[in-house]
Amino acid sequence: MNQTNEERIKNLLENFNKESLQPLWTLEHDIMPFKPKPQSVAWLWKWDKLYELAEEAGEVITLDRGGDRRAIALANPGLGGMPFATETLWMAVQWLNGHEVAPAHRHTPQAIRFIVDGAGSYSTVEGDRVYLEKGDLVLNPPLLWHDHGSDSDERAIWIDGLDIPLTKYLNANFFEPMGKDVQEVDTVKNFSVLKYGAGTMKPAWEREKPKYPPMSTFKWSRTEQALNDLASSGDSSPYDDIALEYVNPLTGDPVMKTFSCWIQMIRPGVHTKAHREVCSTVYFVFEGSGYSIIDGVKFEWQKGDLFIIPNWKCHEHVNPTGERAILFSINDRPTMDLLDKYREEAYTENEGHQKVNATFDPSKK
Ligand code: GTQ
Ligand code: FE2
Repeated sequence: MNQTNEERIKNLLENFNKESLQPLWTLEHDIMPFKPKPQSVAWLWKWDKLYELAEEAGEVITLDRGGDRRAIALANPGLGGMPFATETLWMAVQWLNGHEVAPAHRHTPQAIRFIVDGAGSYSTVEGDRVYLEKGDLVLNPPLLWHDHGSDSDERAIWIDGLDIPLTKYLNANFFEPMGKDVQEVDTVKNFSVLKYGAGTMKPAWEREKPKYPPMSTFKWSRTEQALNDLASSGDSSPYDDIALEYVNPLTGDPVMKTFSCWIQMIRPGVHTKAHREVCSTVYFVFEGSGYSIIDGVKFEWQKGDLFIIPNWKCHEHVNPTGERAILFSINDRPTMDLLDKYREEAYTENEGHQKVNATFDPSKK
């Protein structure tokens, strides 16, 4: 008996399924949407709560020798329980007790730390021991040995940004414990900062253009000076106000290959224009308070809070206070740029400002 076309289609689809095949015409725009449809959602974590939980972890969780870190990851509620801030970025709060050692290891994920309170702690990156102070950016390129330690009685606390989710997706993760707690150090303290930290000048006898910045740390005093100088220049970004990207001083490239680090000052009274970009960003409020409007939702932030701007969500920043606000952030724009996928679009309605439809409510997961 002859089958109808409908019956043949039904049959065909069943056979596709049996053979582990899927025809594009049934997939709609799930795999090729008209525009990015991120799974990660705009979200905000309050510092008071993060601190309270990290402090508790500092009391009850010991650092296992040969392994781990007391790092607590942001788990974006849109990512189905994965410990990832966005589809590509990891962000964690790390707590190190006084005189503690986080043992040496190395891995392929690229890492940075931004120091909230260093309190006499240090990080040794490939034999270069740098002391951690508030506002420092510490770099940890792939496969460089690193251990963290403390010479003080006080706890240290910082945030870690890594490309763990991207590395996992690419199946490119390698991890190696060193087998001993701390690396030997045969250079002076802060060696790479002393040698290369000026940034705009370099030791004259060296000609290399290293793939990663030659200094392990960008010190806060220089960063703050750069922000103040840029503010004095009279120039600024309509979308980000006084925004600086940390770069390899010898190449001008972002400090990591897969993600970039920014520091920005939203000056008192500034309300930036909205735009959207093909990249995801994790923000950390280093100083001050204000709010950001992300896709029509108002996210009020204060010192220490962390928040997410997912891919292709319109965003603008506001500092309604009389004090400067300083935001540190990481974003995966370098990945998009390298793969030729970056796009940007200004929000043009209403003079570039979104209407606020709602205020962020963390209870609505
Ligand atoms: O401090 O070495 O948040 O290896 C995640 C993985 C921190 C670290 C993290 C790590 C580290
Ligand atoms: Fe690590």
